[in-house]
Amino acid sequence: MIKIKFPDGNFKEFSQGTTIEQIAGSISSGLRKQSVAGYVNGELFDLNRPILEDAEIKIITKKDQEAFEVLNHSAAHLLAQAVKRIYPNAKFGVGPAIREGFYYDIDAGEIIKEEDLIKIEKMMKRISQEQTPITRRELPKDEALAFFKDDKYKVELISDLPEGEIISLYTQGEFTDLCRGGHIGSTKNIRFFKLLSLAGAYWRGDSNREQLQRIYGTAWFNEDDLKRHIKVLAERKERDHRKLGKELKIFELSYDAGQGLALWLPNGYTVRKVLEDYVYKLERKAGYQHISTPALGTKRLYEISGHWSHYRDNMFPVMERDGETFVLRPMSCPHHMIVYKSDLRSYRDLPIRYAEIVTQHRYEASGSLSGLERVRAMTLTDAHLFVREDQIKKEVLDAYNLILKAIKDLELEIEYVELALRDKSKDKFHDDDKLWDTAEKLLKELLAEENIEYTEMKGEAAFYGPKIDIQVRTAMGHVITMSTVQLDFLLPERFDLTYIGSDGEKHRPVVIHRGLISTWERLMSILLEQYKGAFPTWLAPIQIKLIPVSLDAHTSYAKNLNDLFIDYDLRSELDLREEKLGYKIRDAQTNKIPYQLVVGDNEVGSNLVTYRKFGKKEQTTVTVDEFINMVQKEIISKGH
Ligand code: TSB
Ligand code: ZN
Repeated sequence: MIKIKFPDGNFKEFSQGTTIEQIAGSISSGLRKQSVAGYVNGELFDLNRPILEDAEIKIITKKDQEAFEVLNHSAAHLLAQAVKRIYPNAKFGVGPAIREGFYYDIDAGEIIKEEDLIKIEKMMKRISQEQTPITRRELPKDEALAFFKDDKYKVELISDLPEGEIISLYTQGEFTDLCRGGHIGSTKNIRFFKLLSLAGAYWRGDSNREQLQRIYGTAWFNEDDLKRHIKVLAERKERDHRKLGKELKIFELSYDAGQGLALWLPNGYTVRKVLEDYVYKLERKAGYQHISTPALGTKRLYEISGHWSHYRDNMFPVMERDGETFVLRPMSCPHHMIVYKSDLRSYRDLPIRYAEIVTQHRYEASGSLSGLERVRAMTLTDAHLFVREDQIKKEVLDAYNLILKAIKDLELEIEYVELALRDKSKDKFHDDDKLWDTAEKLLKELLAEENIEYTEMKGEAAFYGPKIDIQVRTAMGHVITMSTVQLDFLLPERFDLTYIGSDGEKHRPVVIHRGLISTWERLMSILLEQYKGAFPTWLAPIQIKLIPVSLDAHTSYAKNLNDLFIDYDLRSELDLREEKLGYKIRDAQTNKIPYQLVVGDNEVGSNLVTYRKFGKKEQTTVTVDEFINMVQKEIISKGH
């Protein structure tokens, strides 16, 4: 017999080898049905793993956070088993549970297509109905290696584990997988699931290694929850910027133009231009000066800055001409350092704030590219601030607040603020403990003083210093960086930047890197998703669409109105296509144009317009002056 201690402090005796499922059942059949796994002396145990000694346990039920993970992890194994039945040569990478489901990275020996997911899912259903127990077994490393000798991925994973480690294997029917656990006892407990999508994934996230196929899915404890989740996913898909960008003719990506090299269409470019004017004014008011520097620089420039040793993997290869070596810049900081050096600086000149809308190129892994969200050519709302040490906190805070203002004007939702720190064990960061400690301490102090809540992320810093990153969540559910303020003691040293202090001596300034509202590319992806494609009037590519009821009778009056609106700097357009009126109205709505004006007999010669606002049913008639006034006010207030 073994003694089991429950969370409430009570003890009970069970025979040796009893399981979480049996213990739950001994309490009530309801609890047995609700149980998913358990903690045994702090270790995650499967429902059916025998408990061999006295233990303190906690039963995980369907309501607990961990339950979803256990279920989805088991669903990943179920997926792998189904794939192996259909593709006998399949080999498997990793298959974890994730926030909203699971995935498995697979080398099926042939290409799995989107439509194959249906038959894989069917096979999963069948295996679930077979009600096969999922059992655990432990092997020493050499035996585990022998067991998986035909699967090079598993061999690599096992080889990386420390010597002497006990390796656990999970078997369900004919299928065995390397896995830490815990699992859900039997395939019969995985009933409500769906395979969602297929993507490419490099083995171990390394673009130089094999490309596998990643199948995503999601599993739930009951049908209602699964249905609800599928509905959420469908709504999200509607919000996906790649879909909206196509429908609203914002941007184009073409394999011939190059992966991750986005082309801005007239509608997209209009929004971008409005935003550019907005950023320019905002920065002028905040004391920034604008400069312009080239997209090409010498390799030497990036050797000085340290990009060459720490950031080269993210750069496109070098170009040689006339004995000189050039690179496409991945960042503008080195150029801005040179601009600072173009003159003698005194302590009275500081802070100097150089802003530039910077086009830069980064060699992002092809598997990581995603619509406009992660691209290879991007234009950043960038700035570098050159400050004295006594100005650091104020300037970081002002930059942060300017970002908040822009985010508020754009009505964007922040997911959280992240403090990105160095990971000392990684060599992608420059190596000077003192500089890092000073910079990290300063940012932490500032965030604490200002009561800004944040999450720390080790290893996410820039190579030259720590960052405060403002994170947003995309429609597809992942979190990306929108805005950033970065503290840098390194580049001023590398470029030997100085200013003359009040003591007449040379001093070193500090650099603050600031990304205001990301790159136009990423910002557009966020705007499309958060607005669901319906831009507020000040940003809308077309603000007013004029639709004559009859082309013969009403075009000339509609044209007069259109000219007038354009004179008032409103983005107005006439729809003179030979199409039915109903079609044109629907089209203006599909394109989410803020004001649709139908021009008919009532309007001609009356000095009146009748408009319908996007998203509203009713039509309103006002004088032309009133209409222009109203729209102008709305634009100035950045309203809808
Ligand atoms: C802020 N040197 C600093 C600059 O001075 C810098 O480049 N920082 S960065 O590397 O963090 O990039 C700035 C911003 O660019 C990020 O916060 C992110 O919003 C955006 N960005 C980065 N990579 C990509 C990409 N591949 N596609 C689109 N936008 C990107
Ligand atoms: Zn920079």
